Amino acid sequence: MKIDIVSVFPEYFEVLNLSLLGKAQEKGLVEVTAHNLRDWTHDVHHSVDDTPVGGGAGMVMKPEVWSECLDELLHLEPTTVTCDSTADADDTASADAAEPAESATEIAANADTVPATDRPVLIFPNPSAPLFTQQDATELSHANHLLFGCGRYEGYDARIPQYYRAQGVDVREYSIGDYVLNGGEVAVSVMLEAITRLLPGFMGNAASIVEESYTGENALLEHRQYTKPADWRGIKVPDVLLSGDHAKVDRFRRDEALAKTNKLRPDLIEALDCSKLDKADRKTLMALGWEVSGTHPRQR
Ligand code: 6GU
Repeated sequence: MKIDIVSVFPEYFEVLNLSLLGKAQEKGLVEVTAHNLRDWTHDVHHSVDDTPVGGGAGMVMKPEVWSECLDELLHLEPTTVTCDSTADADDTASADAAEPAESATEIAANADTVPATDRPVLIFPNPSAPLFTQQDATELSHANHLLFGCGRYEGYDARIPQYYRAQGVDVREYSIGDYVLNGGEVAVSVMLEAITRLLPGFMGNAASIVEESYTGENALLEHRQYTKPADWRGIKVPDVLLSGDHAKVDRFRRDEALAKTNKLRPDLIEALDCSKLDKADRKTLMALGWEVSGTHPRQR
């Protein structure tokens, strides 16, 4: 996987040479290059932003600098497009009219069988975009080339994603949560870590990916974990975990995951597919106040 990142603070991404992602780069699994957007400026001040048209506070990143940079990294020739700039104020979604992608659920279900795609994906972190999820990470882990464009200041000119979408590029905009950051750099590191750890060969233990929260079609928060000693400062590990009865241990953990998810993230319970729940799951959910006879659980 080739990963290009464009930012006015490329040094920020030096951290990516550390730890597991650094090892993955050494192994040749990923090749990460951080570029300085100012390298594509021509003025003495290397300016990348300008005042917002229509007024308002802050500065907006200029389209011309970004396009010189992105054309080069995407091997595209500059051109003119006919676009209706009044249409689609919410076209920030990952949906792609030109070539509808396989649904995210399908992709998640076939995570190991989905072929790599040669089409580059251009990703802009944006606090006003849809939330980045595990499904997006899974989907993006199958791309051969990702290009992240980090915005700073009040954002970037809206015509940039619009133009590249019109060029047939798979353009996505994502937020990583409901809070405000100073720029896209932190968000890009978050997305990169979520994506690259899914690459085959990246993690030592592939099974640990399957068991984690937010993965698989029936995503639940993970049960609690313990290690030895069985009694530490007066707090005991639950007996059943020491029983050696694997079926009982699995059931205990599953029930705990259901109870914890019910308490902290009932939205994830509502998203479960009832046909994928076993008898014991249903019994636990019913005891927690859920109706499980329909397609998805419903609060009683
Ligand atoms: Cl992607 N960017 C910025 N600047 N702030 C954010 C964000 C992204 N996601 C949440 N907050």
